[in-house]
Amino acid sequence: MRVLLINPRFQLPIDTRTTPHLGLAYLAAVSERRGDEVRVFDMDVEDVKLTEFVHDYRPDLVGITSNTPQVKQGWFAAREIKSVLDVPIVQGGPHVSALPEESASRPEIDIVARGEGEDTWIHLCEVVEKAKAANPKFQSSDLLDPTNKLLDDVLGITYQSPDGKIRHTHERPAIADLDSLPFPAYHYFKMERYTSLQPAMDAIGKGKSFSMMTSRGCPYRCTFCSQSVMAEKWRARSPESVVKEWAHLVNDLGAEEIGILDDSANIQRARLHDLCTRLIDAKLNHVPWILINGIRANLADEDLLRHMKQAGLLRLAFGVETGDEDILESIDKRVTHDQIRAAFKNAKKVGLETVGFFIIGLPGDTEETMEKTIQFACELDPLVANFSMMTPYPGTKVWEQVHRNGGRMLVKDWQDYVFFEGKARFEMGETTAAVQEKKWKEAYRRFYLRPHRVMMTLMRKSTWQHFPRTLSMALKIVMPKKTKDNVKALAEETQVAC
Ligand code: B12
Ligand code: SF4
Repeated sequence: MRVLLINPRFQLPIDTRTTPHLGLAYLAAVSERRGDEVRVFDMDVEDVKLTEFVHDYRPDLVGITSNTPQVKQGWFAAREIKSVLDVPIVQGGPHVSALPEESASRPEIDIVARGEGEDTWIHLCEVVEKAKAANPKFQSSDLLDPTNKLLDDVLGITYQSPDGKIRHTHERPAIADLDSLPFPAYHYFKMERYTSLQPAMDAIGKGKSFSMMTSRGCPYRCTFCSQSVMAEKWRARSPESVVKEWAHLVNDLGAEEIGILDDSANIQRARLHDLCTRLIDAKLNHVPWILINGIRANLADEDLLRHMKQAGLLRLAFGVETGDEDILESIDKRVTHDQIRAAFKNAKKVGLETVGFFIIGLPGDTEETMEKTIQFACELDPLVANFSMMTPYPGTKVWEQVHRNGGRMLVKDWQDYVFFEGKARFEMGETTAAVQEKKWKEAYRRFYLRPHRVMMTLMRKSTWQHFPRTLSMALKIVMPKKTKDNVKALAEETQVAC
């Protein structure tokens, strides 16, 4: 079987990063293990036209990934494919997992895969392969006809049958043994076209930065986080498997930076200690690694932080979110400001670079509470402070709150569901757009323009080492519109509506 996996185009206006899609790398790996011929088409880095590619490759099954800002580009890609070939198209990823009916009811999408995708994808490959072998005149529509009973046993999917009915199969249980998965298949990606994970800060040549997941899921349920659309159960790979992949990335693929993408890497401290010991023993600790997502501040004691530093950790992030005690409680973060203070203090003490994630405009936020967030950011003083505009994603509790409690969404287009721009995405009560936008601007200005921060930026090697990139990033923050408008214009041109 020939399978094609697509990452639809969507580069953020202020983002200079382009990183290979780990979810697709896993799907490619399981397909390869099944014996399929695989191609990955990442529209952010490809220079050939999708239609030409599909015309030449003639896949038997296509998979498209989509987060919320990408979903329309996903539909557009599907329509382009259908214009040259009748092939079943499956759409997966966080957005369609939250709103499966929306995509399943589009004519260009045949099947929506909900949640974790490897087993569902493999099952669909098997179904299509068998159906094609049994019927040389197979058409995609045959799959969706309930009388053929082809999809009945495929767990975790949603599709629209020819009678117009949306059909959901039962949930697929989360993969219990993550060690059973093959390593992500990076060899299907044009690695030389990707940047490092944090290009404005790190001196990594193209193709030398890799991502890894050592655990999946998160037992917490913060109200703003889209993690809630995925499996709740936290599952970890064994330290043996992680170190084996780590060694493969470093020794075989030449990794010069590893980004750990776990949602909550430090749920089990003993496991991380074990991993660190093994990295040191295997002499893999010379390659810097970064905890890209916030780890839990309540589970980050000094011992663990020191051990991770010894094992090569360069930088880590904590999700602080707000400086207001009541709002912190209302978002179910289950951490206290004192725990956060201690985590930053200890991380700095052992020599780690720190990143703080803050949110402006959480439900209930007022000018006064947002002010507390800015002050708390200045007090913690991480190397990088990231202020996001609260963006209610479908499937989250904040999304429900806004829709049920008389809030008003200010964005109508999925492409605008991004949170690094200073535009308010919703308003509710005292959390007005005007105050969110004012405080967001103030947050960046007040955090980064303090005299010691200006000095620090000027003295950092990376500021000068990557000056063109740093400048381009700064310009994109000041003038973010251009890239965004290009992407929007493309979607409007092709009239993909949401
Ligand atoms: C790394 C990361 C990034 C990276 C790189 C993205 C990339 N190229 O992969 C960067 C930093 C660029 C990024 C940016 C953004 N991100 Co991000 N990101 C992540 C993160 C932490 C890990 C992604 C990952 O690798 N997961 C591991 C793999 C294995 O999972 P996966 O990709 O979801 O794929 C699995 C399933 O979804 C499914 N699946 C996915 N696609 C398909 C396709 C088919 C056919 C099938 C069958 C199955 C399937 O199967 C896969 C294997 O199990 C996730 C959180 C998370 N835990 O996933 C957030 C997450 C995906 N990001 C999120 C968001 C909001 C964003 C931004 C919009 C933020 C912003 N700045 O405004 C941008 C959008 C950027 C863009 N250009 O589209 C949200 C998405 C919510 C939503 N409703 O879409 C998440 C879930 C975070 C969260 N908890 O809220 N992100
Ligand atoms: S913000 Fe972090 S801790 Fe909270 S639910 Fe999301 S991944 Fe889990």
